[in-house]
Amino acid sequence: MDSRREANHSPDGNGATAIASPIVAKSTPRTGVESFPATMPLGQFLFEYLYRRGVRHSFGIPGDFALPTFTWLEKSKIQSITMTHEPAAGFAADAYARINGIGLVCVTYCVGGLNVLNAIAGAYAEKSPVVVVSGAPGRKDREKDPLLHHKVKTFETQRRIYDEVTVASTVLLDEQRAASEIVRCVEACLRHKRPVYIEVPHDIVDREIPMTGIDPAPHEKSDPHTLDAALSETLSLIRAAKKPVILAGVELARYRTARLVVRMAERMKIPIAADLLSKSAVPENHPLYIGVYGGAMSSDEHVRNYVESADLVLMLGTFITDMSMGFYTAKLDRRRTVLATSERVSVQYHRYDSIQFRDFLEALATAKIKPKHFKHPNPHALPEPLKNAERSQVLTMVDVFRILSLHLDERCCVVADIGDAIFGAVGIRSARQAQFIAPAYYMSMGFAVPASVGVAMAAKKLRPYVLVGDGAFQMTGAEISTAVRLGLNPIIIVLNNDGYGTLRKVRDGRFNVITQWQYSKICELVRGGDSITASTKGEFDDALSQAQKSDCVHVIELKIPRNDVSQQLARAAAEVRKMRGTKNS
Ligand SMILES: Cc1ncc(C[n+]2csc(CCOP(=O)(O)OP(=O)(O)O)c2C)c(N)n1
Ligand SMILES: [Mg+2]
Repeated sequence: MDSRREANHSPDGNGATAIASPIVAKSTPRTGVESFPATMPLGQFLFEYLYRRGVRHSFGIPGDFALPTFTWLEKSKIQSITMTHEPAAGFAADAYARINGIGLVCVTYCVGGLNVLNAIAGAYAEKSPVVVVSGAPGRKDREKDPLLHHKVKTFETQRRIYDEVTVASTVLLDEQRAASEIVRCVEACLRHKRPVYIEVPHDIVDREIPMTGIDPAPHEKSDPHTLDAALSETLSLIRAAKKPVILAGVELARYRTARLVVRMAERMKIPIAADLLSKSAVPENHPLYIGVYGGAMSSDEHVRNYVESADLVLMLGTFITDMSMGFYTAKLDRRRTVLATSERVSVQYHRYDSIQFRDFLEALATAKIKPKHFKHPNPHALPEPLKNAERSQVLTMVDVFRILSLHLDERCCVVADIGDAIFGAVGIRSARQAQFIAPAYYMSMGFAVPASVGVAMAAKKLRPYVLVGDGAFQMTGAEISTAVRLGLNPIIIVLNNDGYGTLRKVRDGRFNVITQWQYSKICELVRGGDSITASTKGEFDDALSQAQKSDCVHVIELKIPRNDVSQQLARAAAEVRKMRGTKNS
């Protein structure tokens, strides 16, 4: 995994050295700062710059050190959304960033900043470009190093912790350098598709700052000879291949390059598979799409067999993780793979440096190559329609994903939480292209309900369909309250299997027991939305139809038999038990 960080411009990392050279050289990306007045209040510049770079919504919770910053946020064109808890604000900003291309979370010092840290760690791990703005003690407050509320160890503690989960960070202690530090961090976020941290002491945010020293990093370019060499080696492998496959990775979504890969697949007639993290990055209703690959956790045996018997696997933008490789059950041989990501290009055993990911994909998409007709293994593994005779049968996990698939179309975005919600979601396949978002690598519980708020704010046309276990719902389900306040319409499907079902399959104990809630009562508590409980296939089907007819929050509690799990979870749990030497429970 890449650990590149943007270098701080100043030796102490606090922006202490002034660099006074006015703006943008020819070969550098234009950030638009030329059009700002010569000086501006810091808070105004911060949010105006974020707005110009694509931020329209912010998720967070204020605090006394952050109130002046929140006042500027409220005066800006960015809509500020107060959430129930900072972790939820982080998950919402992460999901928002995945769809919108950049997200923003605003919090107060340490109690807020450290609360949101886990969500930002997830955004780092899964490459989601989130800007964290944290209010902080003022410059004056820090002078004699007093014990101030919210301080942990030193005034630098929060920033140092954030250095582990961001690609750039700054504490705005110097007016002269503030504008350039803001630009540096925001541009790093957009370039690396990873979080950045901007700490704003409360007594600087109203100060006028000059627009000097802004020096955006130049565009990185591919070395043309290296690019040619990598391309020709890849093309010769494609020409020789009898059964190639593209494993489309999550970076295609992050770098907005999926259409290049689809164009390449169409020209060369190569089938495409995805993994759990990249599910829906390429349209799942495309005729060349074959399903989700993940070793033993693949969506079906056809996909698994096809990918594992392929003589060339083109991994484009793919994260190779234990999860996406089905807990090491994947059988992919390096001798027959090409791996191209934003961090490196490797063709078989050769590694090519200094190639930009997009340049490589563009070169592949436009390369001269005669299309062959590779036999397509499993063109449309669509779900079986629900038969009348089945409607009164008990709902099982396999049916949950099948029935849901029958209701999805291009206006839907499925948001899956950890637990069987995410394992089983491998099997979702609809005739019309629905979106899919899940923390399928970092795997933090509590993601989905708050993420649905981020999805809805980022794309008004998408209706979130949340899949969340009872355990994960107990962590952040209260965020439904924000959806109700904002008039959003997510459909929240609570998979109630009476506790931590995933862990029960690996190792059971009293630690997997949670309190049984009456999940449908949540609407009374937050004073909005409709709820329903279902335990048969027909009831779930009807509940979805009913929810689709209305435009408010819907909570559907599904009573799932305690020991029932999806096939993917059963296989994954068996692998983990094998790896860890645990006996079946
Ligand atoms: C924040 C966090 N805490 C703990 C875990 C470990 N964990 C993984 S699955 C799981 C149980 C999930 O239970 P539930 O949401 O009910 O889903 P189920 O497994 O029953 O489908 C736990 C505790 C985690 N992934 N994330
Ligand atoms: Mg559960």
